[in-house]
Amino acid sequence: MDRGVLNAIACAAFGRKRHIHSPTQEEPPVTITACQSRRPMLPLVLAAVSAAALAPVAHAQNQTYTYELQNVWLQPDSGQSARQLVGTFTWTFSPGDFENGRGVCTELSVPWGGYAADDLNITIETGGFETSLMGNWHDRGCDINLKFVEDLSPDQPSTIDLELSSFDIQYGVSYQGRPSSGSIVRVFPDCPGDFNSDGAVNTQDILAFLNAWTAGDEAADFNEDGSVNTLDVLAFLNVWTGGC
Ligand SMILES: [Ca+2]
Ligand SMILES: [Ca+2]
Repeated sequence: MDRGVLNAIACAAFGRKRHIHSPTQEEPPVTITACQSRRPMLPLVLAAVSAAALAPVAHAQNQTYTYELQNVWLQPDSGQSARQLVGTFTWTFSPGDFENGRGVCTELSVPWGGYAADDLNITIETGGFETSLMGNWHDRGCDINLKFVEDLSPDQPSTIDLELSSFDIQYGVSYQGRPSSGSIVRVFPDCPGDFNSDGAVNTQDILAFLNAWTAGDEAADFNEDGSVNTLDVLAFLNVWTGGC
């Protein structure tokens, strides 16, 4: 284990300066200098680790990931300037069954016509994203068909297939063509307990936090009071046990 982590855990457990000797006695003793409280915190650390062990049970319910249309530009065949399609959607699935999840568009801003998600029927699958305009409009339409090169994934972006994707947007004037770029990327929610920003709240976040805390990194000033001390450990563990 990293010496900084060892320091921090020992500090959190004992709440005061200690000297820890390496097994070989060849290295100088480690002095814990970051502790600013003598309040023993071992119970808190043990509680946090216990919570981590129980995490799989707590996460047995459906999970929802958020995705964003990133850098999706629609290029009309007529040569008019490309415009950006902006949107986000969620994908809700049972643990272990990501492929059979359900996609719901949460935001969409369509260029030219100004259509939004509420104006459209939207079908989202692991292989693509399709829209059609609700209702009958003789001079309006919004058919956007985005095919993904790689199926929607929890981990990797999905590139938009520029050959198989197309759009036909009518708003008095008709705009037809294909996207000229774009991908689908997962967006991680603002989750303070996810200290290492990998999308999950687990023991790795405790280690990452304690490393930063031991180094006096301002990122470890969790309660944002301008100093890094044991109050930040308490604040972090409190948020961490709540998950996201
Ligand atoms: Ca994390
Ligand atoms: Ca602080």
